[in-house]
Amino acid sequence: MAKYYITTAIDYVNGNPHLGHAYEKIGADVIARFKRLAGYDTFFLTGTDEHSLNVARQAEAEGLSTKEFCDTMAGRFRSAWDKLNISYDRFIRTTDSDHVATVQDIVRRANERGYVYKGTYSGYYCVSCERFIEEGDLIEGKCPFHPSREPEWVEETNYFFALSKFQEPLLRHIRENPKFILPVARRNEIVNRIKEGLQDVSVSRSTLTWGVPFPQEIDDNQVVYVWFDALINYLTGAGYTPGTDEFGKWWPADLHYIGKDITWFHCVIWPAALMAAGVPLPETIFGHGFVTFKGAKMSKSEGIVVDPLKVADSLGADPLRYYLMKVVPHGQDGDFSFEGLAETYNADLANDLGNLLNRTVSMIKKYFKGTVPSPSGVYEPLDEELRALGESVAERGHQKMEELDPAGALSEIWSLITAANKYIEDSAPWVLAREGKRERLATVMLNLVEVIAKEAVMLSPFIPDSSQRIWDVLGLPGKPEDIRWDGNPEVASLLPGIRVTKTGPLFPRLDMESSDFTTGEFHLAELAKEKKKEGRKQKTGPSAKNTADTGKGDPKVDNLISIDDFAKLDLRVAEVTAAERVEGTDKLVKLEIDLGTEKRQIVAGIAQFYAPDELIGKHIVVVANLEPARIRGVESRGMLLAGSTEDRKELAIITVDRPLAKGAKVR
Ligand code: ME8
Repeated sequence: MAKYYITTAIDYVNGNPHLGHAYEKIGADVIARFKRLAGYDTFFLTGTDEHSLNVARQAEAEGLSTKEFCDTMAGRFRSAWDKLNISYDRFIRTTDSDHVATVQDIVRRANERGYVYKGTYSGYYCVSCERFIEEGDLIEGKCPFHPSREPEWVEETNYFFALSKFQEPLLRHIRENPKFILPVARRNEIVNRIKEGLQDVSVSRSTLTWGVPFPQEIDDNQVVYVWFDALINYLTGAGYTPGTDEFGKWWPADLHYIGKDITWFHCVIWPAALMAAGVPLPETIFGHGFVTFKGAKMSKSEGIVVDPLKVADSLGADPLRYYLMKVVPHGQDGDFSFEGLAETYNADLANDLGNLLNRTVSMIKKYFKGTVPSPSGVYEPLDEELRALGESVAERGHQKMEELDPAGALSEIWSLITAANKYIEDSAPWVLAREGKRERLATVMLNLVEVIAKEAVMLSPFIPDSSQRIWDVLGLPGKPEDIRWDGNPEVASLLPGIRVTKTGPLFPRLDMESSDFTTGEFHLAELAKEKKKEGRKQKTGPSAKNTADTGKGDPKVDNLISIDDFAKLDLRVAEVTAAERVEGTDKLVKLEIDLGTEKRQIVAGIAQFYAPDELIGKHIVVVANLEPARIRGVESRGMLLAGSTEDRKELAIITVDRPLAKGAKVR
């Protein structure tokens, strides 16, 4: 089995995990989960970068020993990633003893090969980046990444790494390995900068004590520069045995998944250090874009931070995972907003995916008592089209994931969900049921279940918990992750005879009006309704998840419906263009209505209250998605809404009180 070793950047622990960190870990997790599905023996490394000056200063500010402070913070990062369902295989800390030994050994190896020498450094240092900055790179005297913080002037004797010797070998390696730096735009940036010339870099600090001690035989008064120390975590994680050429089961890394601000360290200093130490280079370094919030980079030092855990607390991890993967396009920046998250949640998860599952399961319950029937083997063009799309989406989605493009893969995956929803409309199972076409109905149900099961497999890297729920609702055995996604996920053989179960909605709708987008507090639609009833102030309510757990509905009112139930009704404004009595009846009127996009005939029991002519030109409200019916032999496709008293002595049609376009939705 081919192996796949994926790593993320390791985060500085001087502040809490923020949404930018979460985006990177989720992106790497989606890739790692995909690789497992695609049949690779996968190892996923993430962790914390603890030997920074920032961290030491923060610990001091909080009156803790640096190690104590790091223990607490590393625990926070780790539990954040657990909460977001990050399936890492090792959580590495740069204070781990095997890492300290590996760092010292790599410094030793580079030194033995003549690439480390003693010198004097004087120049600027940005504590937020933990990087030495050349004067020419300062913008108005400030670090380009951290304009709010003064760079510090540093003058000290320390050890240098002869980076300048690697200009040609690096350019050659990048040229010969087109996948070494991705996306291509990042590769071009790096190549241009290398061509400008490389300067030797400092790899130790003599004025600090917090760090990996330099190998004693070289100098016992220095610590390893934090970036040199940090990069080596990838080798420690692979299982490198110091003092040998055993680089570990997982080395070389297949993918370093990191942010675009640290590509120089990963694409230049790191490979040069590996070359100097005689260690093979990683396959690919992918520099992802930033998650911005109102257009600015999320950053502790710039004070713009969205807490991913708060979002996950109120909505669950999956919606956040899904939204971040969708909103940040391949290698580019993407802007996060609470409104965007809520809208995407309602449109994609609650509506498209949730309704597809819900409708399918309800129909199987209604028409087949919950057991998915055996296939008839006879397919109509509509079925063939859906099946062919299923196959091509699986292939194109797979391809996008191989290209490290989760957003692109999601858009493929969603095109199949959209098609399946349309397939329900086009195949009209309710008509098949009414006409007693059981075999055809069974085929339609099976095609739908097959699409949904396949979706659960392909979505499992993105929304693992929800995929498992879908799997369970369909009554499928095991886990969606048990199925291989190396071409077309094979789910068909699991389907005949499975028993579906009906549960609450997969993604209960959010109420946009009662959610507070300034604080990121989301409210379920059902909850908002209850709260309105109780006359409470909406903004002070608990978060959606907590309240969802406290139970639904007022126990005294047993006919409550959820907003999801209401959303199933397609209510539209229509103009009455013709009306006449249905012959042989004294109650029924046959109306021709115009819905803007189509004309239809409906039958209504209003003849005792309205003369046909009186109805023409009225803008009425109809249920547009009601199953067609024949009333006294006359076809009726929809129902008009009217109010009437209990004894039906009075009746009035619902109309709109000012002109509104035909076909306008009533909600
Ligand atoms: O750079 N959007 O740590 P770090 C997307 N310790 N990604 C973001 C982001 C945002 N708004 N903000 C930060 C370090 N990141 C070093 C790494 S690796 C050997 C050492 C990403 O805590 C950032 O690009 O500043 C980086 O990949 C990761 O979060 C950790 O950032």
